[in-house]
Amino acid sequence: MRAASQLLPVGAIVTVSYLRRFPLRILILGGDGYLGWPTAMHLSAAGHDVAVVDDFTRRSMHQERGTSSLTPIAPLPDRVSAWREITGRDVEMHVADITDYASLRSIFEQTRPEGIVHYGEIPSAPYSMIDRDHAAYVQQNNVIGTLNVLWAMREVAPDSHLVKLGTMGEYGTPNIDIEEGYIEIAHKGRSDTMLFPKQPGSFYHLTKVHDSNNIHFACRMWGLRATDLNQGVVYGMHTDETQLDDRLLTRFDYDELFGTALNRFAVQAVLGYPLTVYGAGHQTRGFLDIRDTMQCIALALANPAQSGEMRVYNQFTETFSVMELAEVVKEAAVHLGYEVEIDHLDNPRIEAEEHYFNPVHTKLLDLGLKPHLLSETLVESMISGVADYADRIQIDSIAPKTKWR
Ligand code: USQ
Repeated sequence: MRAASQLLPVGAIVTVSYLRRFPLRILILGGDGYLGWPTAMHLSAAGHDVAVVDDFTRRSMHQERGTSSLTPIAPLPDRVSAWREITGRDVEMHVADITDYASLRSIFEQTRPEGIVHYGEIPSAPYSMIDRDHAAYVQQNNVIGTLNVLWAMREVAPDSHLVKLGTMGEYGTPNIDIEEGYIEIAHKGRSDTMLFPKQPGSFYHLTKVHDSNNIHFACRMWGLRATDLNQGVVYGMHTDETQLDDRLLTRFDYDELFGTALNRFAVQAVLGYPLTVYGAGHQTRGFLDIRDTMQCIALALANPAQSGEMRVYNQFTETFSVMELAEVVKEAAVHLGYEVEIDHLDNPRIEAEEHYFNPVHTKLLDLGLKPHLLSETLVESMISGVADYADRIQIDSIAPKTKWR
């Protein structure tokens, strides 16, 4: 843990170049989550007025499944108090379910946001594939929540800028280059620019496709402004702000439902559990460091979309196959003295294991994104970070039980 004084003295305002332009009133939906809480601190540290909304769905889903975050996370009120104590800055907290329109509209009226960062969705592909009820819950929660956001923008904050977390998984793995949201199509002698075709791989990923269509419609009809960030798989435990104090830690999931590939592999390496590569492991995805998510959100806010425009940015910094990730983790863990095996499990998902994957991702770089590349990130320090909480690992939550078939 770094001393707070090294990073953020009380009352300090961090002037990161990409955040320098202005202080905004920013509403973060899903502000208690893996990315939402670090984003709240990051934008608050930069001088913005930040309010967060959450109804603790993620914590409830973990309770339902008997799993929990590797890192011991403080309740949201304690996080907010600790942030105030350490930095002298307030993050306003609202406990509300955004699928309840009256509550959401009231929060919009109270906060009058200029920027809305929308993470307030259930993010797990496997959770959405458990059974009919879970699929319906994820679709209802995500699609209606976002629909409500669009209506609240229209009625209360029509000039605000929505920065919405989409996913690279909306595109699937087509056998052509993936553009940033739109594709020019020539057909029977005529041509047009259209939303890029989508072939998602789970009911969860489908919710983001539905959201994109709804956002696109609302921008066209009502002149709203939105940036749809099609994010890849995020890895990492810490941002500058989470390291200030244990009460500011963000969650770190490693279970079969909410853990993502690299984070899971780091936990498995520490536990001495064979790394769970699904199938051949040649599935390739876009990845990014959690610190780069912070940068991307801030860059999108600092460079808002035009009225009537839904911009789409592909938000990842590098592509890797799952097998490549497993090898990186194995090498780093062996260097630290762990014994690591890589296991190829029968793939619980239906997904292409051999496929073309070449997504364009230049727009955030053009805005000034400075990636933290995996080769420069000390995977060893990530593994050591996991080892700090090794006594909290629940071994029975690791094996994949949810199947697509
Ligand atoms: N995988 C393994 N072993 C594991 C876990 C995953 O081989 O133990 C494989 C999966 O089969 C898949 C790839 O790794 O091919 C990525 O899986 P993941 O669980 O890390 O990520 P995914 O389910 O795609 O979802 C995650 C986030 C989601 C986000 C998405 C971005 O949970 O919120 O939208 O990453 S993307 O993958 O680009 O669609």
